[in-house]
Amino acid sequence: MSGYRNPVLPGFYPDPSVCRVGDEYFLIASSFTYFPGVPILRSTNLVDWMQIGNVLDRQSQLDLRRTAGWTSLGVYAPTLRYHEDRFWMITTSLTFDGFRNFFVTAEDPAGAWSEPTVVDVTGIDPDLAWDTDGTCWVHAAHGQIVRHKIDDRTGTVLDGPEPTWSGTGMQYPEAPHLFERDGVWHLLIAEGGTERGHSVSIARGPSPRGPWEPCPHNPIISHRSTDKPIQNTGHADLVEATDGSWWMVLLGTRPRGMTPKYYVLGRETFLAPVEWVDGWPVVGELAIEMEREPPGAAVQSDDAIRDGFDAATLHPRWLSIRVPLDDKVSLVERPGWLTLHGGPGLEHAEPVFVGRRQQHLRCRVRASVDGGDATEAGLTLWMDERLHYDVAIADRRVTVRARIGPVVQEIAIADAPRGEAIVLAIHTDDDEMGQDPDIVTLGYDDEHGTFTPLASLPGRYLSTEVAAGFTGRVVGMFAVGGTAAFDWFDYEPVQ
Ligand code: 6LW
Repeated sequence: MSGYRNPVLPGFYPDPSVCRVGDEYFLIASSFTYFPGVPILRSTNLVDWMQIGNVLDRQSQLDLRRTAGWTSLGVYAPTLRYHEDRFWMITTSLTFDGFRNFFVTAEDPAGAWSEPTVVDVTGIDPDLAWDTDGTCWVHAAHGQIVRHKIDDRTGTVLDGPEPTWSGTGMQYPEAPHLFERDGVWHLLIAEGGTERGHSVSIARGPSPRGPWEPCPHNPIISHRSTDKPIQNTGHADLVEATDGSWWMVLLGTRPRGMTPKYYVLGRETFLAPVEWVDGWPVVGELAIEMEREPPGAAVQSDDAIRDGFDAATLHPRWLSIRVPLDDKVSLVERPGWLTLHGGPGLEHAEPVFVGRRQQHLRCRVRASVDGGDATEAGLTLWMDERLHYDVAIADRRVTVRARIGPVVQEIAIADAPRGEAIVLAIHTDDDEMGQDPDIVTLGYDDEHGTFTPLASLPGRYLSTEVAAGFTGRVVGMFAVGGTAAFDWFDYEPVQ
């Protein structure tokens, strides 16, 4: 065994929560206003992750319609646990109508998950833990960390909110996880805020109510004020591997470009080794190239470059914005193609958009599109509805357009090559000047299959720093008006 590479889950997979069942690990992440919500992934070595489903995959579980205009509402920081032969996922959904905490359960983590049980606790980032006598504890973040006792059959809050240990005094204590190890209770939290000052701290005590003794070397991890390529390290969860070794999953970012730098893939999931010394967790050095590997056999990823849309259902990695697109998307109408019944336009809160996370700093995205009678159909590199770069086919012409806040600009236009379907492409590359996090080139393939770039645009405008909030880039297919169809979609990392 020769180590592994971080991030173990690249792209917009923030706030990871992990649990082990036998020799398998399961991990979930926040999904905000993308639908379906809460991706769930499986691994046998904590390094190779395969998405097996989405926990919230129907509107009766997750209704995001009242989030229009703000991508960073929706599903925040979930917790995944296994208890009494069932998986449990608890999270917060924020809309303009307020926030709602709820849990769902499943015997099979790939689904189907139950309908939500509402848990009327105060705060975000809810955590679920059970005492040895079966008492169910929910911790949450509400300016401080608060503890509740709940009935896990009904969700009824029996006790709380009760303030508990809230870290070393940094801003935004959040992301609590309560767990027991060798008869000692631990409260793991994040503090400092999810920006560059982000950190993880821990305390221990004889019971879930404390009294708490803070770890003398808190924060147990932070990359604040360092020049490390991984920044914003925080929001962690811990897991004991099959050989008794301990590991931390946590979020981090990879900012690039000129100071103050920009990260474009969102907050990603990293893995760090943990040693217990004198009853405290000591987190090993977190780097891109890691020397020690967790136990378990490596798994070949199922991430093929091409999705040919030949399967009966879409792979769980595909996302829409806020609402399921069931009646607007079809794999059977034109077999082997993804048909999109165009919506009202990308400025709309619920556009007809089918996308996936951009997971690599450098990548090549291509799709073969038959614009049909759609007003417009194409590819978009998407930070949110106010920030995206599009390459689309309309009236037999290929157009590149940028939307940066209130400014919408057509950048280039060219006659489309002949043929029923046209290959549109988006490339992301390093900025050789070092100013931008990356350079985004949009174009199409000519009749000989040669990439014809139409415009190269600075990547910084499609960064979390510019967008504000909690999400990262997604790259998607879209259609406006009429009907368009996509024969295939390629996503190729450039190493
Ligand atoms: C989440 C909080 C955080 O609720 O960011 O980094 C917030 N940590 O715990 C949104 O992901």
